[in-house]
Amino acid sequence: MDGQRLPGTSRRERVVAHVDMDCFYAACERRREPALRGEPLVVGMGYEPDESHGAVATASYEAREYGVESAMPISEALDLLPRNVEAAEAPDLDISDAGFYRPVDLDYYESVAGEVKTILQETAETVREVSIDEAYLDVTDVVEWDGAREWAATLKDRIEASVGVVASVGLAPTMSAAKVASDYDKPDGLVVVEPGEVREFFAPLPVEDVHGVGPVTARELATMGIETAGELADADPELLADAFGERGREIRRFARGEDDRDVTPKGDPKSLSRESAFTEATDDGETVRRRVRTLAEAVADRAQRQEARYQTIGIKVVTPPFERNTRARSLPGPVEDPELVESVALDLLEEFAETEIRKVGVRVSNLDFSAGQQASLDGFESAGEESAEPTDSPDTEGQTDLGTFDGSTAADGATRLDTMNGQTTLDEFR
Ligand code: TTP
Ligand code: MG
Repeated sequence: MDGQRLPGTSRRERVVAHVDMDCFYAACERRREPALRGEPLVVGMGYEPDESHGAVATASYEAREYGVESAMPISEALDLLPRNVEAAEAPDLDISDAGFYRPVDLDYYESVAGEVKTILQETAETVREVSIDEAYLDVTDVVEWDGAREWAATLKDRIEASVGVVASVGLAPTMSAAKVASDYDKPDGLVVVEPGEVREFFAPLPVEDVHGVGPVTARELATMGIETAGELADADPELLADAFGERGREIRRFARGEDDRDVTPKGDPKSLSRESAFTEATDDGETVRRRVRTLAEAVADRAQRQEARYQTIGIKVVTPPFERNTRARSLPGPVEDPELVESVALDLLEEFAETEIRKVGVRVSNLDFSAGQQASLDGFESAGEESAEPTDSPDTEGQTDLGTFDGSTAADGATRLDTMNGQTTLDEFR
């Protein structure tokens, strides 16, 4: 990775899954009309006799064999694959080369998607939903590379058995590689790209498969003689910067398998966190405390740059094999106080003094962004500082080799929440 690593932290080792349903709208239609299974099926608008225009939303893989694809004008689809009911009546059409057409029923597809998302939320600690039928999952804490294939197979089985639609799943150490992996062997795909294999996996793929490369960029790259991800990975960064600006360097990094984006849930951050795994689980208190100090500093720094004050400070402690423990303490009001983040985090860690630990995290939550707005109205304290909004774009400031447990869905349910005024309550750690 290009980014610097914080001293005392191990190399980031994330396991990211990308889940994308196969021919999703068609799969939904088949769920409620099983006779459509195995048939060429087109879902779209505007194919009824009195309608002249419309587009294909999706086509089943059987219909794709006739050349029908998403976004194609429906008239073209009908030329390639006549409607089954019409072929039955027309002497010049062969019914075995005809297909079924269904209109789009988004409400129904959203309800099916909701069932899938519920399973994903139960499966992974962090889920980022990116469209009706796809999501990224950070599963670093629930799976090791050794068991990655089996884990994905179980997830696929569970989705198919309980929802009745098929997912393709890709697992990789980065979001962009996981996405390409889920698409690599569709339908019913399951592709695992282990750390160290990412660049090799990307190399033969067309540049369009690289995150951030659209058709226009791909055409321009082609004029420079760059057609595969491997060629992009090896290209002169200066040349790319001349042609595309900073984005040129960025797509080159993606082509090299370097992608430090965190899987974060959509929307405003509810918390900011950093976490880090030990190469081997340790019960050496000083080693753990040192790591927690580093993480506390990184989190406080991040909060400061996002102009976020925080009212709750927490830690996560993962013990072998994957047991997550979270502890948090709430303050009487929001603060911006790096030393307090460190001291509270270390204090909470005391409870785990003799424990063998494989991973630790520090989190601030109950965020308050109003002071930041105030500060920028009042003066120039924040001038020149980059905004660090969590977005889909590469998080350059986050290029420490530290993971995150932002917005986790608290797989372990409840967390003990100490409050400064002595009250102890149970609360979800979000
Ligand atoms: P995709 O995941 O792109 O496509 P898909 O699920 O149909 O097929 P696969 O993933 O197996 O390649 O999109 C998800 C749904 O979004 C798709 O079922 C229909 C809808 N969609 C459109 O309405 N218009 C489009 O142009 C595309 C690409 C998708
Ligand atoms: Mg899909």
